[in-house]
Amino acid sequence: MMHFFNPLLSHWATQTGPSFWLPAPVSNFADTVDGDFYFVYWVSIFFLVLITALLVIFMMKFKAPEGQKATSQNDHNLILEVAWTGIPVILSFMMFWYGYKGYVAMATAPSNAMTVTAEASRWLWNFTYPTNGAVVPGASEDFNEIRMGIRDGSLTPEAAAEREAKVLEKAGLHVPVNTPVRIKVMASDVLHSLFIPAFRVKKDCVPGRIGELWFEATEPGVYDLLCTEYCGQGHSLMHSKVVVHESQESFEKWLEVAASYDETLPFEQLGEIVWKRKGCVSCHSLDGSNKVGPTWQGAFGSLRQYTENGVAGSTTVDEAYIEESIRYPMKKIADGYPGQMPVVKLTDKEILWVTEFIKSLGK
Ligand code: HEC
Ligand SMILES: [Cu+2]
Repeated sequence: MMHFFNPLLSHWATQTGPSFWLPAPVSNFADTVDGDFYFVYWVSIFFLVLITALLVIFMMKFKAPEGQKATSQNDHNLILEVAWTGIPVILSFMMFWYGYKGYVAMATAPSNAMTVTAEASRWLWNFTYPTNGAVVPGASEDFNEIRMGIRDGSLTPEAAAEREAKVLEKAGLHVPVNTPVRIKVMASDVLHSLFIPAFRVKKDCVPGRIGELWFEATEPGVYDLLCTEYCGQGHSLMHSKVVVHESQESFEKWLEVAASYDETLPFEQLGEIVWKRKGCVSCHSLDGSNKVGPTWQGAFGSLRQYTENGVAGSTTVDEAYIEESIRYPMKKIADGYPGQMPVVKLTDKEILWVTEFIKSLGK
């Protein structure tokens, strides 16, 4: 029965330009979300106008003359009562049904979707690409500077566009067009929420829980991405951008650049990037707390008891021990820790950088 209304809905939904509420829709969900939204919207407006008008008309028409007592005590009208119960029930079920259908479609990503993670923290975004471990910053600060520059006139629109393009070479959430993309969302401190208005998708980022949203972008371009859960002082600055590439090739080319290292940085900074990018972060803390493996704070130069082939030994943590621990994690198992350090293939340079990073964390 609901199908009867679909032509009506899709008429409201064939919104291709920006509306008063939202930017032009450019994802596979735009039609359903906008259709549901405008359905609820127009039903609400219709009844607001109808009920308010009737209220005013009845007040004037049935106003009793001064001093007269109320006389009519009509207390029942079957037709009216069936109508004003039945119609809202049907309308509510329609709203539920369309919302439910849309929700199910949005909650289940196709199995061939490409996965990216988006991690929110006060007050920035980080995107990681599992295929090559690239960690790409949201670069909120750069985008805010550009916006401020446009506002106070210090940046011409052309200069702003040029700077934005430069920032986007190594920042932002990049996806190919017409490809299902699954975003795993998480938060490292407080509640945040990922919102891409042009795609009509939104998902809360909850600390300690991995959420998921998916979409298929239908139009190449650059779109806004923001935090839509009040998360403290810098909340309004948590902007980033989504770049929809016009082909898989151009996306992959970008990803390669994004995953490369900026070798002009100091070694310990490069080491920190390796720590994040190659997943050492999940087992080695920098603040003295113990995760699966030993913390890196103060590790360098400290004394380490270990077991090698069942024989106890000890060593100071130095360059050689670090290199050996990375290349052959199962050789010497530090006492008090499980032998769970995986073999992560690092290049010689990456090992050098990580070592310098560990050194920089103090003795
Ligand atoms: C799944 C958890 C896990 C991951 C991921 C991991 N490690 Fe480890 N790591 C451990 C554990 C557990 C130990 C201690 C046991 C041992 O010595 O094998 C350890 C020990 C080490 C040690 C010896 C340090 C010491 O104080 O004894 C170094 C160096 C090290 N890891 C480097 C790395 C680097 C670099 C990465 C990222 C490329 C990494 N680890 C990723 C779990 C992990
Ligand atoms: Cu936030």
